[in-house]
Amino acid sequence: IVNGKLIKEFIFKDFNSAIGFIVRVALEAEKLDHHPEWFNVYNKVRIELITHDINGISNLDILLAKKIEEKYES
Ligand code: H2B
Repeated sequence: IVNGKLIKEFIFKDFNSAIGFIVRVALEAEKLDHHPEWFNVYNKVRIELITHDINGISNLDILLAKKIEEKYES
């Protein structure tokens, strides 16, 4: 947790793998109507989760984080 956001950096073998991950997470985020802040440089994706409505970390951030972990592992 940094500055009230749940943060993790994910590393991939190349840009294609990173973008594939971003797209899979994006579809999940849209399903949950909960959207990450993120930053990509080549094979790295930094994801920051916060619930803007409450300006803090909510159950939705935890749920999305779990889904993101599943996608990273698979
Ligand atoms: N995503 C995040 N991260 N925080 C929110 O508060 C939020 C969201 N609110 N996605 C949702 C959309 C809201 O704006 C819509 C209207 O449901």
